[in-house]
Amino acid sequence: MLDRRTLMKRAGWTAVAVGLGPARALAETVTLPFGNGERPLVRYPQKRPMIGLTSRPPQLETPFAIFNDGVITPNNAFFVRYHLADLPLNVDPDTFTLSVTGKVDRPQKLSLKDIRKLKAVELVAVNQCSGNSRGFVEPRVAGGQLGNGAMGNARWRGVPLKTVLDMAGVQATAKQVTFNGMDGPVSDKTPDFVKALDIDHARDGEVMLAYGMNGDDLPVLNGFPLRLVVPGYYGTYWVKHLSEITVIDSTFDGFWMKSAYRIPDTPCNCVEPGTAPKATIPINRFTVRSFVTSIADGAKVKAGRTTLKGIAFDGGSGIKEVAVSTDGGASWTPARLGKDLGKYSFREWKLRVELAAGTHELKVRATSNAGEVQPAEPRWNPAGYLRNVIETVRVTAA
Ligand SMILES: Nc1nc2c(c(=O)[nH]1)N[C@H]1C(S)=C(S)[C@@H](COP(=O)(O)O)O[C@H]1N2
Ligand SMILES: [Mo]
Repeated sequence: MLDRRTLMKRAGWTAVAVGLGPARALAETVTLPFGNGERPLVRYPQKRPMIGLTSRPPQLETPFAIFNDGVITPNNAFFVRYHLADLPLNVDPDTFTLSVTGKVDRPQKLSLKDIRKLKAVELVAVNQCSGNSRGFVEPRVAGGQLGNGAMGNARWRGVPLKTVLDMAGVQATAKQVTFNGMDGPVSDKTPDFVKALDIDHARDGEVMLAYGMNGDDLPVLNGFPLRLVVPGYYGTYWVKHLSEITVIDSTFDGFWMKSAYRIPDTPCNCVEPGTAPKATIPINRFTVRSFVTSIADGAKVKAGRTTLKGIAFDGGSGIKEVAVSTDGGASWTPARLGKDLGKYSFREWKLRVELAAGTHELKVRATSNAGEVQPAEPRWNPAGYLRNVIETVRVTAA
């Protein structure tokens, strides 16, 4: 017999599945700080109130204040991004299988139990959507108008993709590996969401088949029961509800690799605003970024000593320095870095500053171990990807 709670839960997922949207739309709205930035706060199963971007499929942004609570983003606050509206919301973990086929000697069909029996690894890594912060891009570009909440940092648990590829015996002609999840298009005009990695990347020992997130199962909307984790790379590669791995001896030419998620093939991966790049490459590693999390833009604070706090991350070399300016970028002071949870994680930073009565422009600038520094002026590309201009927070001290 189904108890009340199970029925409630089912009703919640049914609403999501048939595209009625959130299980509950809350009365509140939030306004992101750019034109047409008004968004509903929405409540989905397994999630706390989130900023709703679309409901079919669900796209949810993390309210930015959550990033001040700690460097690990809770599962129930982790952002959600989907392209296709036919979502696998009722996967049975007992019958789920992952297939590994293509240019392999021993094709595999693995149950979740089989995968959980393999030697597990854990890694803290940031997942960030390519379109994170797109709403701030000027001149404006098409695509989901996101604030800064399409990112999150979690401790992922699973098995190296390499383990499973080795079990299958990758053939010498292998060039790439493709990844397909259980979600699908509602109309057959939309291409299925399939992504690819080069074979050496897929076998680097770090790319992971993850079933665990922050000590729990993956939330349904974050890919239950299994997803790809591609440390340092944009979220587009982190295929959710992963069920098919195919080793191929060519460069994959599916829509989501060949036409979408591409960046200009120039040294800055940017072009003159409003122009089209001559050549493009698939998006890859994160640019270096940092944020103030302890004070919101436009906030009023008490004059005097205050401790600023925030986060920084990059595409996998780790954070070397975070510097803070309280005078609009004229002078910079290095911040104290928090505990190192690994080169793919958010890194906390803190700095005690003195704010005299009046208005101040606070700026934060990260440098990676690879020597990459955040730019003072934004770089532009037609899809609004890679945003990493130095962030500015205006505060009034009184
Ligand atoms: N199956 C599937 N996996 C997917 C997607 C998708 O549409 N379908 N979107 C990708 C994109 S673009 C991003 S940014 C991440 C977001 O991961 P999250 O929803 O767990 O935050 O999922 C990726 N994996
Ligand atoms: Mo994304």
